[in-house]
Amino acid sequence: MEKLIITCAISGAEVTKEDNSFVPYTAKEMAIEAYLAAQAGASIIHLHVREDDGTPTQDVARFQQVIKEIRKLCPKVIIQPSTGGAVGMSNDERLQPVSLKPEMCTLDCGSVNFGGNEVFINSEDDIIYFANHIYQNNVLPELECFGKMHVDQVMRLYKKGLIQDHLHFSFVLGVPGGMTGEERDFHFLRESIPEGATYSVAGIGKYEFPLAKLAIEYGGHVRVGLEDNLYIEKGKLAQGNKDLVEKVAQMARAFGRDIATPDDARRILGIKVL
Ligand code: KMH
Ligand code: ZN
Repeated sequence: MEKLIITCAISGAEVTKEDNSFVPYTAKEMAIEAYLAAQAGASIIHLHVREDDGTPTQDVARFQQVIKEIRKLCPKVIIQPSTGGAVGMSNDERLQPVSLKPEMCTLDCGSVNFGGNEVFINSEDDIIYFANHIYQNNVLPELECFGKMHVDQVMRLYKKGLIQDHLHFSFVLGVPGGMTGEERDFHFLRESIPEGATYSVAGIGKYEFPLAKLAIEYGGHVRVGLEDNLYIEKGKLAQGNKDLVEKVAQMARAFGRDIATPDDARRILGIKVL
């Protein structure tokens, strides 16, 4: 079986230090969390940035500063800025880090309720607008799908040439308002993508590790991190992102699956090795 790509979503935009004191805000905190996650086996860092007080921002200068700090400690890791940002941000605000031409970024492939009164809006026109910017900058999008209808949306745009190979899906499951992350959901989604496509699972909260186990066993890839889940086990907070990555790496080793290095991940995803 192909080596396992572990992505670590170190910070997100919704969780705070009040939820788990290891959620990084400053550039230095982000770099340390990324470094420890990479040491534990993460080859991709999914990156949201914050102001020092924790406020989410998509400011390009802040991304530049954080990426510079991460690069000092982890020169090889793939950095994947979010173009999702936080609910309510404008498209152009969200797209800012793409101008830095990272190797990857996210492309959110449909709208979804995000709990309470929050709606994360990604209309078809929005997705096309994002995709155009992303491809113009030679960035590989990770196709974030919060349910099966988002996979269908990707395939509609793929057939029109508006989303291009290589197709790498991320099934983000368990958002309050999105699709759940039960085993049947996992199989439904992985069987819905075309031959040659790759996928990663990002289980929110209680779904994180059960989905990771399934993806390890069925040849998928895995995202973990404080953005998605704060707990190493029920009722016990993770002592940083590295705990979550280490747990998945151990699961993979127990199953007999090797962990991808950043260059392995580039090969698997078709990213040119620099
Ligand atoms: N913070 C969410 C509203 C992404 O990174 O592309 C969107 C999100 C998805 O986290
Ligand atoms: Zn994100």
